[in-house]
Amino acid sequence: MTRLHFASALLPSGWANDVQVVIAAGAIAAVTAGVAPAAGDERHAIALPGLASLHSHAFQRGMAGLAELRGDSTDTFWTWRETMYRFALAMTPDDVASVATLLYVEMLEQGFTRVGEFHYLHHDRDGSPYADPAEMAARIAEAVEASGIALTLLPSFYAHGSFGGAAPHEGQRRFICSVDQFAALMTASRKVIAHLPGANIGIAPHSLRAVTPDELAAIVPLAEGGPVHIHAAEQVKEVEDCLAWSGQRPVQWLLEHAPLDRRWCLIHATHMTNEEVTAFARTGAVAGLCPITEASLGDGIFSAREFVDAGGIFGVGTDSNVLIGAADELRQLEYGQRLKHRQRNVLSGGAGRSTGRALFDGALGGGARALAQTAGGLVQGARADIVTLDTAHPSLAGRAHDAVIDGWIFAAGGAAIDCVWAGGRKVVEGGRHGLRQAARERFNASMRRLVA
Ligand code: NGQ
Ligand code: ZN
Repeated sequence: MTRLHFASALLPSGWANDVQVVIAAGAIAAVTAGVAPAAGDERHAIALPGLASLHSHAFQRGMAGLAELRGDSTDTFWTWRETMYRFALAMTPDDVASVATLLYVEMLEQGFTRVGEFHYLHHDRDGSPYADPAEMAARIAEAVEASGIALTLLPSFYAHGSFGGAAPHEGQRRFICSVDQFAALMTASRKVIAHLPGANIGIAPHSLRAVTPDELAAIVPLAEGGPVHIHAAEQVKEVEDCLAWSGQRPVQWLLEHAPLDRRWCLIHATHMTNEEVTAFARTGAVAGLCPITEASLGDGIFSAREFVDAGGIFGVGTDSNVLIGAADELRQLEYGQRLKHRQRNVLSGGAGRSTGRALFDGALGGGARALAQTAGGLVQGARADIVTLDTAHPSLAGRAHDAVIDGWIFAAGGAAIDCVWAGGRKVVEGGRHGLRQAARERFNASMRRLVA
């Protein structure tokens, strides 16, 4: 049993002062506000619940910063994707474990305590399945276990190179499954995560480019009630190709043909009409926004103001993992809106409201929904995923409550994070994960081989 005491903590009901949190068996056993610290309480100034990175392709952390060299043609999402495929083709299971371990260590250091791993690097380098279809998922699980982050594993079904069931490209060979192979992969993946504390599983039809309507209908039941994530409408060309194939735009197609509800998460949904924005918001499905990756890849800017005004639920993900930071994703989300609308505090939700707090609350709730967490936040019964901030950081000094969140998101960034508990285990102290050094060394060894 661990007892923590916070001068202030963000609870589901709002900020509370003098909060004692009792942790037992990895979960929050009790939260009591308005109590003086007791002997034996570990004392901290400010506590927040950990956030989810609801969308990650772990292996891509290995190529962070390696796709910033301009090519011969105009560089776009599609040319980046070719570079990414080449990188994916080179990685061994051991590389995936070392890259994912460092990634999850970094996520924890930055305030992410759960990851939605949208996992599609399934097969061996020549495209043939491993003896164990969940070989690669097991490497993700290994990294999860070492780092302490909570996992929502989203095995991805990927079968085609474009809309209408087009044959996949050679560069996609490690991702490709038949429906039967995918069913076997799901069974094996469930075994892989069974022993991981706090882990759960859903499915991820990759995109309407990679999955036909019949396949989508066949695989959704394999989620067995778990979350369903799909990439949608990230690029203009994708919208155009979808229109050419079906006469409908990707989000419009999903609204009409897929049973969108709170179990679903549409990743990106960058390009939507106003009608799509409103109808999507009404379904209760989550918009899985990845603001840094969307900026990095030149995707465009999500209609966040209109979506939130229509009651839409969003969460954030680190996606390509080019840069890891909860504060950074939330800041980029708001800054995209500022640049688009030429206003400030666009997503604050009203006069006198803190933008940082609105972004934080949005991502906390949306992340929990998208990753099927019933109890989110600092509440009895929830997994003990807690982040403390360093009030000695110059951008936090002298501030309280929402102003601290604004200082973290808009000024200090990850440097303001002090300690992180994941499933009740204190994994980060003084901003550093206990495994940081070892994880870096192992990652660097993989990189020296892969990048050479
Ligand atoms: C992915 N990434 O699955 O890693 C994709 C690229 C694709 C983003 N969409 C592959 N950001 O969409 O075809
Ligand atoms: Zn993605």
